[in-house]
Amino acid sequence: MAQFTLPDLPYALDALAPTISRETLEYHYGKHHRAYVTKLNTLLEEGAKRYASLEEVIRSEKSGPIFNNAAQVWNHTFYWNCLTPSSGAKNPSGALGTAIDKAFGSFEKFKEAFQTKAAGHFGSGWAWLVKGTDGALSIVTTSDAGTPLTTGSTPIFVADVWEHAYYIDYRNDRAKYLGGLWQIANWEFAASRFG
Ligand code: MN3
Repeated sequence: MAQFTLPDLPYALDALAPTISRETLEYHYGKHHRAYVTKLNTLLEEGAKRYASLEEVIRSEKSGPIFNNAAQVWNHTFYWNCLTPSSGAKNPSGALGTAIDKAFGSFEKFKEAFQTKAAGHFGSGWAWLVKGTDGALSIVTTSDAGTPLTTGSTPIFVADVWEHAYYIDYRNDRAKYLGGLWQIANWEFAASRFG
């Protein structure tokens, strides 16, 4: 019996177009994300391991194949939630907006800093806005399946910078992909994470 299932996308496959095409989501969600779920279940079954939640897998395993697949499942679900087709708030308001201004000077400066860090990350990984254990916001990147969950930080927003996230739509132009993400960033979700 599979322990974990692929969560539904929170929108239709073509809902993020033209920033992220239906074809990208067919592959990225329908094949990559699904494959991490399938592989994770197979590895857990082989090892006769049972966990109550993905977070528990991630915090217990810390590295290795089970960690990698569990973290990729969690990271992708979080990424889909950080995006939205709705033309809602294009910038964060409330407590998160205030905290971004305080940490980075302004929302525009935050976007610049985030894009620079995400574009400059070598190889596959993720760029995150996180809230540290001291409550302060910062931008961090993780390699491969790495996730801030292992550091005690709270992920607020993420960009997948693996090539599979943008190669169909932008080829090798990671910076252009990152620039487009602001059109579909879900600041209401991010604000709910900030608390
Ligand atoms: Mn991905």
